[in-house]
Amino acid sequence: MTDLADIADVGRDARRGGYSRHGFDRVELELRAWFVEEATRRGLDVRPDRNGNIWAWWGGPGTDAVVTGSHLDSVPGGGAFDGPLGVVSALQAVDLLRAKGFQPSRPLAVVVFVEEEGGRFGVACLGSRLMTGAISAEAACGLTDPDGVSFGEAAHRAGFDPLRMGRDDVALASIGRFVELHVEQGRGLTVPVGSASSILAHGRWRFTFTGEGNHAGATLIEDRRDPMLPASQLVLAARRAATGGARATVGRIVPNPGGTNVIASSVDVWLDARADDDRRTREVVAEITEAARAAAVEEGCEVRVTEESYGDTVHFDRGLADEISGALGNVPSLPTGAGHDAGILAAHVPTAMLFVRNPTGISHAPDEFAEADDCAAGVVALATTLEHLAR
Ligand code: HGY
Ligand code: MN
Ligand code: MN
Repeated sequence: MTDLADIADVGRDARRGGYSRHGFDRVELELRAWFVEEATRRGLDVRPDRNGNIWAWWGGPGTDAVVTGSHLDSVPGGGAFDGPLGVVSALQAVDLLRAKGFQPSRPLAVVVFVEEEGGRFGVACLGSRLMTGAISAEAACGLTDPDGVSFGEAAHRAGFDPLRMGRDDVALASIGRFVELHVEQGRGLTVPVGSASSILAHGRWRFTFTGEGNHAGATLIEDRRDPMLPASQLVLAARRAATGGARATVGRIVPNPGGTNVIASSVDVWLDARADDDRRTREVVAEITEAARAAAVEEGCEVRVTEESYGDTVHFDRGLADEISGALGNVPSLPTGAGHDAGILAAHVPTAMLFVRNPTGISHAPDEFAEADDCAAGVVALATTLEHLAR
């Protein structure tokens, strides 16, 4: 909690509440500098990789390492725990292991991934996707923030060379096993610590409705082609389609030009959809898309649909989860609806996650919370896990 308190004032969002910390923005750069300082103070060997992620090595860099870590960025107006808890817990786990005189027999590293939330450039887990090749450097660097600054430009300003970005086989090969600690994001955990079994299939789709910009007072209703109409139908269709455990959310709508007395000429709507598997997720999105298209036709509008990112269901390594659970004395294993860098890495290396209880289940919001005792239990669980894996 002391370490979280250290960064408690960095990136507070007075307008939204909570924190707004986004990949390579001023705030995230300050947090990265804080991490580098903390890691250096512990005598860890700090090395940024080619893709904007920061590694801090205890013995290494090397191969077959035990790697832990998370991210420091947040959603707009997010909580204090999603991301930073995993980073802080990793550093404290190192402290615990050192204090008891543990000598790892293989390299151990703490990693901070860039732009996990996609809160600035739209695609989540950008650092781990780049590292694993799940997104090409070209596609990633071309993503832009709301001000038109590209990821490539922001990375360049932060000291990274966009031309050197892309799948990093050396970094990937260095990871023997990866464990990410994270605050649980629902009410699925009734004890302080658990582990993850799976992540829902999920993705983001952008719907651009185009109509005719016009005057809010002078344009007769029957003369309008208002893209806000099909946009609002999409919101309702998302709720209707999300049945049987599927989730569909519209959390962001941007009308252009966006004036109270202006019929929008176009509206961008972002859909976040998640379900048990690929088939069901596609089905939900297809149903919503069909409703959006029909609503667009009815209003004389056009709609363009773009899949901005997608990831299939992740099943975490069963053997590793069992091993960790054994070392921790049988912790419960639970599925999650939230995405993580661990979910991206799971396709390449044996990967596991530890969850710390979330008493309210609130996340991606200022009220996100975990008890200090549970966070401490998380650190002990992570240290025990790292010790077991790096012995
Ligand atoms: O959106 C997610 O599930 C994650 O928190 N990035
Ligand atoms: Mn998150
Ligand atoms: Mn997270």
